[in-house]
Order: sequence, then structure tokens, then C-alpha cells
Amino acid sequence: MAQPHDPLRPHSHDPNPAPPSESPDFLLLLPDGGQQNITPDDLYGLPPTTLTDCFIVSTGHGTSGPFAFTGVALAGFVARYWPGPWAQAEIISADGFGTRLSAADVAEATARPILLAHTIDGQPLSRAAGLVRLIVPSETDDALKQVKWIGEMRIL
Ligand SMILES: Nc1nc2c(c(=O)[nH]1)N[C@H]1C(S)=C(S)[C@@H](COP(=O)(O)O)O[C@H]1N2
Ligand SMILES: [Mo]
Repeated sequence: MAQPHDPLRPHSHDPNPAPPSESPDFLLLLPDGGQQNITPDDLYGLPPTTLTDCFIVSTGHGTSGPFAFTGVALAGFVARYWPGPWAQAEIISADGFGTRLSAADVAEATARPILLAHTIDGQPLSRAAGLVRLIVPSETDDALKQVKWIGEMRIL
């Protein structure tokens, strides 16, 4: 029997150009079982961070960029909704693509923080282009953590 695809173990593949749904909202799942729908407006209400010189490096399709992504630092976002301790964040798109980050990875990325991006080069990021998109600036050899169309974020 075929194994179900695990979105947290994405393989390098042809990047999906099509969003899995129209809505850019995502579901935040907290360690106590609480859940909350997060909208781009919720993100616009939090302090913005801009990262210049971001590249999206595709194994098969070359590199695009540099881009300036603006969004909310993931560390601050989690602290806003879950002030307690946490260990991992799983960030998954409904197209079956996702990644897992440790709280240490997130906390250590201070100079180039991990972002929930809503803006690219000063313009609102379109749904087609990935709204809301995870930007992990330390990943420079691949784009497996640069998750487009976040659908679910699970804090563990
Ligand atoms: N949700 C989702 N995010 C994704 C992917 C995908 O297929 N689905 N592909 C990844 C890969 S392999 C690449 S190379 C980049 C491509 O990003 P781009 O479409 O902005 O060039 O998105 C990454 N993020
Ligand atoms: Mo890729």
C-alpha cells in the first residue's frame, strides 16, 4: 500500500504554481488544543519586519530574487498567541507541502528572522504568489522551507 505523503517531509519537486484554495486565512493550533483563524489583517496588525536580499532557490528552476519580504517575525507571532513555552512549529499548506521548525531555530534567527510574509517588494503578496508565505532566510540552498499558502500552523 502506498504511504500517505507527509507534508513535513517535502521532496524537491516542481514547485506548485497554483494556490490550493482562495482564502489566505490559516488555522493556528495551540498546544492546549485551542485554535484560532488567522487572517492577513491580523498580521498587518502586528509589528512589521522587512528582510532584503531574499532569494528563492529552486533545484530545478533556478533562483529568483533578490526580493524584500515584509511580514511578522514568527517568534513574535507565536509569543502573541502562545506566551508559554513551546518546542516546535509545523507549518503546512493544503497542497501537501510544509516544514517543521524548532523553537530554537526560530529564537536564534535574530539578525535575519523567520517571517510570515504578507508583502513583497513593498506590494501586497498576492494569493497566487504565496500569501501568507513562510520565509526562512537561513535556507539558501533550496526552498523547501519557503512554504507558500500557509494553511495550518501547529504549535507543539
Ligand atoms: N505550498 C507550497 N510551498 C512551496 C512549494 C510548493 O509546492 N507548495 N514549493 C517549494 C519549492 S520546491 C520552491 S522552489 C518554491 C518556489 O517558489 P516560487 O513559486 O515563489 O518560485 O516554493 C516552495 N514552497
Ligand atoms: Mo524547489
